[in-house]
Amino acid sequence: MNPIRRMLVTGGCGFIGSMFIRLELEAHPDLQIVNLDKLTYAGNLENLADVATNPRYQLVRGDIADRELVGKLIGDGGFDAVVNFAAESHVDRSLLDSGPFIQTNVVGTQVLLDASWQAKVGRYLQVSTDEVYGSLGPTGFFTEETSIAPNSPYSASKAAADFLVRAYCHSFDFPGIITRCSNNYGPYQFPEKLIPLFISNALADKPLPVYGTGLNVRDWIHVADHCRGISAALRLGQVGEVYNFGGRQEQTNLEITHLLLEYLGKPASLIKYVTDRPGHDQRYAIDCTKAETQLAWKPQVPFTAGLRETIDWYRQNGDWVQRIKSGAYLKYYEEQYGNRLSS
Ligand code: NAD
Ligand code: TDX
Repeated sequence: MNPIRRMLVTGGCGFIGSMFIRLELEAHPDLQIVNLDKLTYAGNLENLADVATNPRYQLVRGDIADRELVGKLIGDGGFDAVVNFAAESHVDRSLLDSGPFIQTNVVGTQVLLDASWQAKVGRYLQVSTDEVYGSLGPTGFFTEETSIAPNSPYSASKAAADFLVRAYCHSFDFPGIITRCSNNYGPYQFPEKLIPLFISNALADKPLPVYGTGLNVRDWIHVADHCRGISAALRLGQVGEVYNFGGRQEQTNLEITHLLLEYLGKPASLIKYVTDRPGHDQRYAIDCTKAETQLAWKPQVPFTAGLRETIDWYRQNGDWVQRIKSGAYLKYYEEQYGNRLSS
């Protein structure tokens, strides 16, 4: 593979993609990045305001499922690598309407694969999720060998995309790599996901809607650790392989909620138990030994320090949250939580 000098990143205006672009530009002084983003509700130009005028960075507004646009962009782009973050990413939204998930996560991935294959791009990295493995009981971990058993329309669409990448590698010697990570937290996360939703609600003294018993378990990793893993997989990973990333930081949702309330100095009376998420996966836990041994990667951000820093970021960036929590967000919040919080 050629050294990576020019990279196409998709979905770079979202939570993880924006951190990845920032870290890559910092770590690789000769690297040029083109960011293809549709700017959906989750895409926010403010997330990359600090690199917007960097001459090594360029934004193209567009849809990864737009075959003509993507064919031309990748065909003419001279990219050494394509990293696909672009996705519909929220499980609850996929339960309300799975259509956009199939269109972006499955069709969009297929379009990117075709264009990357035609242009002979040297590396293609698919950013996937531990949710494709389904749900665990009280013990055990997901490894790269765990069978794929997605339970939500979101995870089913991510699994379909992973299978397409696998099939292109198998059938065409396509230079694809898949990464699967556990739940990310950190700055710039859209306040529909557990941690930023609960921080921003608590700061406004609004109820924290805990689904079901609150005993579902997630494995939390700081977004910068995930991005460093993707960077390592891109440069050191083997074509056709899958790499899992996780923080070895399992917490029940209630444990997280109480920690947030404690750090924020807010009362437990803000907790409101609401109807469970349909098909709610019980537990995710990642075995990331393969990435640690083969990519010399390990998570670096201690959980409590990372969580405190994240809370501080949301405190200091109330305007960012307020701008998001208006307009279309309010309609979604009412549809998702209206009945649950009024009962
Ligand atoms: P996000 O929702 O914050 O951002 C998604 C970005 O993709 C936005 O900028 C959006 O505008 C863009 N986008 C959506 N549809 C597009 C389309 N059709 N064409 C071009 N751009 C489009 O998501 P995130 O949390 O940053 O997740 C990024 C990736 O990481 C996703 O593929 C997700 O499945 C995966 N992932 C997320 C987590 C997590 O905890 N958030 C964990 C593991 C894997
Ligand atoms: O209001 C809520 N109340 C609640 O109890 C929300 C939004 C969530 N939850 C629970 C559901 C989950 O058990 O918190 C847990 C985390 O929920 P999310 O933040 O929605 O994340 P999750 O469903 O675990 O999926 C996340 O991790 C894997 C990301 O959103 C995915 O993009 C990623 O692939």
